[in-house]
Amino acid sequence: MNFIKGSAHFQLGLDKFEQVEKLFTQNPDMVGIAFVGRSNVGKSSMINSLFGRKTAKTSKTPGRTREINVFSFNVGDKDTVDPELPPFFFFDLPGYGHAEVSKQMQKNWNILMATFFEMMPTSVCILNLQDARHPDQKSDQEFHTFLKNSPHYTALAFNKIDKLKKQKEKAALQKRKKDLFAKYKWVKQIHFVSAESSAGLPQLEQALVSFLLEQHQIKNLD
Ligand SMILES: Nc1nc2c(ncn2[C@@H]2O[C@H](COP(=O)(O)OP(=O)(O)O)[C@@H](O)[C@H]2O)c(=O)[nH]1
Ligand SMILES: [Mg+2]
Repeated sequence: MNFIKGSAHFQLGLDKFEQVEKLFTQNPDMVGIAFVGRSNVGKSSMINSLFGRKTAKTSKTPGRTREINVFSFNVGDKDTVDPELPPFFFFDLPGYGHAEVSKQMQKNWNILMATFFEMMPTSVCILNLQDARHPDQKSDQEFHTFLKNSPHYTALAFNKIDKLKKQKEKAALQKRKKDLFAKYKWVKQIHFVSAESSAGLPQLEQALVSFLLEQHQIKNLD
């Protein structure tokens, strides 16, 4: 099973915490993935590589950059949508760690994200993207103190591994993986990927699809 490329459709953008509350109150059974990371870490590129080239472009409407963008998508075999499976959802979250944003914008982000992670059903997992060359930055650490008490299934993906040319850099990252697992005990998986070269993406996609199918199955047993 895989993501059906080209099946992702933009549903809506949320920029007020009341909208987030409304979405999750009305749709407590959403199964999906929340993409979150520093701005510029490659969230849009990753989404395009996973779901089809033009997906994240839909969200490039000016003013949407500070919004939570909600997309639906399908899962199936090769290019065929599985009719037994309902649509799944992914959330392209506004990036954290902007040095240049105003205090007010930072405050809005905090309120929006706090509401999002508090209300988000546990059938949605969190995929935190970090830069493989600069992992565990201050803003990443801050995000993880925020995540620490979250009941959500969390995976970490280090993007831009194509930029690690030297063996030494790759070895250092592998070592870092062990340290990070120890430090961030709530992280269930760590992936090394490149949205640009697609390295590691098939494995990440399989892991995400497994999570979605498992959650779908749990819901249908209830
Ligand atoms: N070398 C390399 N560059 C990447 C990769 N992923 C994203 N980028 C570049 O990083 C920049 C920011 O990417 P974008 O997807 O807009 O980041 P976002 O702000 O997190 O959505 C762009 O110039 C991308 O081309 C990657 O895996 N490798
Ligand atoms: Mg983006």
